[in-house]
Amino acid sequence: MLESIHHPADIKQLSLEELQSLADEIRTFLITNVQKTGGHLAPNLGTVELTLAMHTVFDTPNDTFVFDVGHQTYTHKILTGRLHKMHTLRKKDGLSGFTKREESVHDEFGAGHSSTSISAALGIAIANKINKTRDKSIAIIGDGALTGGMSFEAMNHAGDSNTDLLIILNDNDMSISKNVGAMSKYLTKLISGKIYSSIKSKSLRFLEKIPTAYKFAKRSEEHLKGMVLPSTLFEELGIDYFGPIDGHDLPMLIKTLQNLKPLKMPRLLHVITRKGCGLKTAENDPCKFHGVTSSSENNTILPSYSSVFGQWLVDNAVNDKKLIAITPAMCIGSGMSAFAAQFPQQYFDVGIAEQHAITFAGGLATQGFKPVVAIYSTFLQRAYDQLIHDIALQNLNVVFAIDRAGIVGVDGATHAGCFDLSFLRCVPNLVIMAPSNAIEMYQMLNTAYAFNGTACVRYPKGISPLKNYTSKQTLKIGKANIVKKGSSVAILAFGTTLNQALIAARELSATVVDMRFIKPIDEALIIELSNTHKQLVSVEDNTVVGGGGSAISEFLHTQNITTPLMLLGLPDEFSEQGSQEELHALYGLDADGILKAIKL
Ligand SMILES: Cc1ncc(C[n+]2csc(CCOP(=O)(O)OP(=O)(O)O)c2C)c(N)n1
Repeated sequence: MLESIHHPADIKQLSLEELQSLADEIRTFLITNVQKTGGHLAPNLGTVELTLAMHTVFDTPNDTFVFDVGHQTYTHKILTGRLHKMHTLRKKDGLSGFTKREESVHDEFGAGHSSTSISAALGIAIANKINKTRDKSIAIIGDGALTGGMSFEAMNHAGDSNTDLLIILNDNDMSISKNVGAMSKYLTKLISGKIYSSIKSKSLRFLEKIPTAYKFAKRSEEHLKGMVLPSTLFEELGIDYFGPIDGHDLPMLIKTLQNLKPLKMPRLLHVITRKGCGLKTAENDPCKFHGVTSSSENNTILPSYSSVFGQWLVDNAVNDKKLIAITPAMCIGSGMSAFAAQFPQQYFDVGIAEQHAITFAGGLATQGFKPVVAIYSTFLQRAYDQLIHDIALQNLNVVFAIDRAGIVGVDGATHAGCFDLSFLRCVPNLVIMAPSNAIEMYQMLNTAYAFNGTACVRYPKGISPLKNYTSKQTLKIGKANIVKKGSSVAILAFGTTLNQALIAARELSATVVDMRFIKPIDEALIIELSNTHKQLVSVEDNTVVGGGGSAISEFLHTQNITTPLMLLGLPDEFSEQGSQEELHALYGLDADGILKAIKL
């Protein structure tokens, strides 16, 4: 049946039985396909019936679906004419692993970062109202994404907006790891507690009568609820609450969505799904199967930068109870699992709440604690003001361990860490470091932790060529390291670009420098090298706009030094998706590219 679906209209002709077997087919397809491509397996297995029901009831692209994060949209992609491209998922020039406007008219709003769906869907809903269309705007948001502050900001607005907006809450009790926080506990109470049983039976009866007796039913429900029950948090915010319903019961989903469709107010349908549904191993370990790598992706015993960070945390927490490590919902990805298990008192997963994570760290720092915020470069973008206003401006003792910096790869532009050097470098008080290998990374973390103020260590996704990295050593702040001496060109490499620069330098008479510090930059060395070499070349896996090379350029200018400087780095465009190797080659940051650029 899958082959005969080219457009969502094609599923509207199907009987319930046919839809049910289509769901089974999609599930089987997803399991086989994602094994080859890698991707978000468990979230997608959990949303097959929900997505089928949505496309059965609504008419995209006139009606619009805004999927939060967009990582659970594989069924949506399949139903909207992208089946035959699914083998290209997350590959270079292939389908995105998230929603992307340029990919399909059915992807009304692009995503990758979490907690944006209600805001965007509300914008669309209000535009619909102004344009007097009858189109429906639907946000689909997970319970994990609901922990993000933007969701609450959006509900605060939506509940007071008298707008035709449907929010579908896809509640599987999981973020990537187990979902955290009071809201998560509240949702569990809604499902299992007293509130649930009373409201459920009423809601279902209520839904039967929609829309004819809607107004009357609503009034009597409110009355009843006010008398005997606390109403839900959503209703207190002005958003009508329906459910919870079983997110794998296709007939129930379709019927409920049909009933909710004609309503015109802000409303939320609480749907309970099982992450990994239909694949026992994924159901049993939804964390592991949240995102899986393709069979062709590298498995190696060398340490990843994330695991070096995790090891550093464990080593330092043993004797330092003031060390507090904070993650905004990225425990596993940030390499913190062992730390979290061994030092639960010193570990905080705050949910998908980057802004809060940072300001929370600031509060701790004022009380003499030494917070380490582990955060992906791309997600740090969301908490920029917190970093400036709450931390750097007050010169607080906070370490930022910035993971997934530079080219990240298959997740594409939304997850690339291409901007951090630029947006950090202009902030006063910060010390910014980028290691070229695991040993240096460990030393930089020591340095950042010992530093009296705010310090950042930014490191890439991937493995380090060096093992045996633990040491007590710290680095001299602002001092670069000359790794190879030559006479003609001086290559000033930031972070792990050093390794490719060194390979390129085999064919040149080049001095190669591991810059180590982006801020403060090693000014004395730059002067010396510009006096002794014909050309300077900076290399970085950050946009050249405002990055490390730009720092060198600015400094040369202030010194009236005219030694030519070539800036190698990422271009002023959003990065493509592909493997890290493909993208390094594409942007000329592999040894070949560096050599070619210098020889030109
Ligand atoms: C701002 C931001 N922080 C972190 C992430 C990483 N991330 C991707 S999916 C996810 C969990 C989402 O949980 P939920 O919304 O419940 O969806 P589920 O995968 O459980 O279906 C996280 C933390 C992100 N995409 N965006």
